[in-house]
Amino acid sequence: MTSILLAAFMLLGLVTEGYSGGTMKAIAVLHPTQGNNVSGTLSFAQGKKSVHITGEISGLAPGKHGFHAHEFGDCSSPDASSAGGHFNPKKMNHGAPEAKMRHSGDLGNIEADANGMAKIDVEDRMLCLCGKGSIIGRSVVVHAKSDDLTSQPAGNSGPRVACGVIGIAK
Ligand SMILES: [Cu+2]
Ligand SMILES: [Zn+2]
Repeated sequence: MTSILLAAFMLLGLVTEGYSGGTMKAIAVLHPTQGNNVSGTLSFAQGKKSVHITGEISGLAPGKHGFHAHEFGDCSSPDASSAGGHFNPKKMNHGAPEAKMRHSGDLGNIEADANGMAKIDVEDRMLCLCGKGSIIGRSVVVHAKSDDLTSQPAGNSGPRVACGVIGIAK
C-alpha cells in the first residue's frame, strides 16, 4: 500500500514537473565589443503570450540604441559580427517591435540617460523561450546608433557595441 502511494506521488511529481518543465527564464550577460565599454544583464521571463525582458545596460552614449536578438549565440568576434543578422525564423523584413512584419529579433531601441544607463522593461509578443522560434542559444546585441525601424535589413543602427548570449536561467 505504502509503495503504491509512493509510486503515485512520484508519478504526480513527474507530471507536475512536466507541466512547468518548459524553460521559463533566461539570462543574457552583455559584454562590450572591442573599443567599447557597454555592459549589462538582461533577464527574460516567459509569460503566456509574451516574453518580459528586464535589466540594465551601462556605458552607452546618451540617447537611443538599436536593440535586437541576433541569430547566433556567438559573441566571439571583436565586433560581434559572429552573432549574425537579426533573428528571423519567419523570413520577414526588418521592422518596428510593434509591427506585424518584423524580424522576431526586432526589439527596437533602448534609451540611455545622461549617465549612459538604460533601464530595460519590455514586453514582447513575438519572442518565445519555447519551441522552434526560441531565442535560447541566440544573442542580444546593442548598437551604437538608433534603429530607424524601417531601413533594411537592420535599421541602419551602426556598429555593435555589446553582445550577450541568451542562456537558460533558474
Ligand atoms: Cu542588432
Ligand atoms: Zn531586424
